[in-house]
Amino acid sequence: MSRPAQPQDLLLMFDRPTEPIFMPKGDNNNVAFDVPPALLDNRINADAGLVNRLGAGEADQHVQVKTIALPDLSIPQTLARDQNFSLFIPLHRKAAGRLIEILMGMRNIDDLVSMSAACRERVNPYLFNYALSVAILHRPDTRNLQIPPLFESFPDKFMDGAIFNRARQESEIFPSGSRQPLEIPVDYTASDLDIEHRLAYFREDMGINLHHWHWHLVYPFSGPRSLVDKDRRGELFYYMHQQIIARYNFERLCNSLARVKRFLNWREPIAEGYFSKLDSLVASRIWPPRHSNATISDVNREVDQLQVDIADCERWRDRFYDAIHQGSILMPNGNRELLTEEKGIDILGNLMEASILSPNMNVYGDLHNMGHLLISLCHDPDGRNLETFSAIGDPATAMRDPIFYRLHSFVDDMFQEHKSTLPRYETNKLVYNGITIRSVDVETPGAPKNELRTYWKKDDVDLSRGIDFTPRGNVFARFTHLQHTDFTYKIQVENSTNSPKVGTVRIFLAPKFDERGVNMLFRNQRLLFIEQDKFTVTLKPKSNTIERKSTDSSLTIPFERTFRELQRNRPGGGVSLEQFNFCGCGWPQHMLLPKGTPEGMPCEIFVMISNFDDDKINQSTEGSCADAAIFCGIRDKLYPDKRSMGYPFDRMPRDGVNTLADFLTPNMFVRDVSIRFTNQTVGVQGGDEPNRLN
Ligand code: CUO
Repeated sequence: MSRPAQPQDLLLMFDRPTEPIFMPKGDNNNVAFDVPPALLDNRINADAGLVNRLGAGEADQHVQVKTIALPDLSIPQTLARDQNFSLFIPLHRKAAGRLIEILMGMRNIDDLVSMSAACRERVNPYLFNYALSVAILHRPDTRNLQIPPLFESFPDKFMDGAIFNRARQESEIFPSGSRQPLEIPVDYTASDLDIEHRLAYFREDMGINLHHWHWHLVYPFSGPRSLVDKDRRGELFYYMHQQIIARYNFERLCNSLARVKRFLNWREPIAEGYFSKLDSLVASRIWPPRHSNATISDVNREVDQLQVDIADCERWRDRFYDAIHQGSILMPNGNRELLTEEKGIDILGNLMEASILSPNMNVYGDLHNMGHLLISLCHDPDGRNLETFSAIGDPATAMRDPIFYRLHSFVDDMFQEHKSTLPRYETNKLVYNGITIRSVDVETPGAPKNELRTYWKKDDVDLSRGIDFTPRGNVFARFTHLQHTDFTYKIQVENSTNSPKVGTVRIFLAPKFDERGVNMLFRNQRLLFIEQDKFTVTLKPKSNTIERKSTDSSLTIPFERTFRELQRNRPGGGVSLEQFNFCGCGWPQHMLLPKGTPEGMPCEIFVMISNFDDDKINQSTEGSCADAAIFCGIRDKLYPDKRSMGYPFDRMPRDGVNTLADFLTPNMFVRDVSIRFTNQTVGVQGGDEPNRLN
């Protein structure tokens, strides 16, 4: 059957990215694109016999791809097809920006399908995947399509490279239905000799890395300005990454490790090595490792058109601190723009992230991105060994490397320097008159009150869309990840006024003690509070009981959303524009809680109800993908909370407040809870598996 192109056909272009466009695609290889020879760029393009022998003839649906005039693709093509692609490299950002513009500029679905088919043949597969994903997310005619998570197209960025040979063997020997899932070892990047390896379950978690990749997809560095310039984007760059650091430090304390040390001195050796064990299926290379005590050097690489010195970065850093201490940044016209209480953090975020929104790139440079790059190229700074960047050089893999957290702590420290110049929240900015929280408890089935539970869980992901060998069919990888038992918050609130009151419930969690096991000062503990949930409630006069499930958190998306359930498991058996109003950005639900300890990690849950009149944004979010708004915002809408992100922990405390207890007003409550980790692994179907060894 031959049929016109439909929006969901675009999703098939993500399949097996290195195979030609005309090879059959889809779960059952039943869809083929009939691409006019002029759009193909391949020495087999005109040989219809060969095209048919490669399987296209057997597909039962043939998508008619129309001819379209090709624009100048020289900018996207600056990146060779077999190179790795990084959003942190300015040349690659420019290539991506141009391709996004081209795809966004297509007038209708037919043109978009034609242009995508042509570009898929011509540009780097990573770049193509990124640009098409951004375009699909932002075009009105495709925005409700469900973009496949990156691991489906490029599983090599997310798991042990050793698995792909085994996958090849498995699929050569066994037919699709009788293949065994291939187990990814839990400890494949290092041994316990490296103490940093204790955190590998967090750093190498597929869901966390997918979240980070998806976040940078929703907030692209370049492309049409309307698409880059999102509400409070710079502030969210600060906040989302600040929270990642807080979570990482929390995990470190659970594992008897001290909080991460900022990467302050860029000329000092980096103690932490990292050997990612990732392979590249596209570039047929392994990702370069970094041995311990490596030092970074000035980078001058012709292949990436990249020249940057450590001294450049140091100058930019000093200018940031100057601007923060002067309370204003220098604009290109010589004027100064104030870093106000409301807007300052957003300006600094844009300046630091150095997307096309940076207000003054000449003066403040490209500090954060060059930090990623200098570290990622420390093994081959001038390109003499023809090596490319390591894991920290790509948003899809950066969070695997321990140095990521040291670099981002350095970045966060600058934001905190600015925050410490802002007015403290006096009690009038914190209280909600008439509202008192009487108690807070968390309930976990099968556990004592106020105990949270964590354990290991195995799950499978399908690799077949990402690997292009035959015979076809599903090949599953089985991986182990942290999991927790779902729990419920119970909050008792008194409304002593005579009328219903609307409030925003803000729930945070922090470790109770520091590395030495003693209480922390508020000014330090505030940086460890991880936001767990935020939602609106209406409180009737007198007493109210609020029950909230952990699975409803507005921080997270469910496991199935992170990993995308296989299409056939969904209603209707296929992608439907109406049914799946999808947005894959969000912290993975399975990583909502830190690991805790076998004895039970002492923590504090903080709940606050703030006055909704001071929080609210007047907008309708109906039908929007709003369920992980804390980290991702709401697509095409304003950030749904007027307060500074991180409120009420984003400032230094008011005078007289030393501890968390001093900080509390009646509309806040703190409950001691513990997180108890059980070293047991639950299998894919829920049954127990043998214990893992650490
Ligand atoms: Cu997300 Cu540095 O911005 O990794």
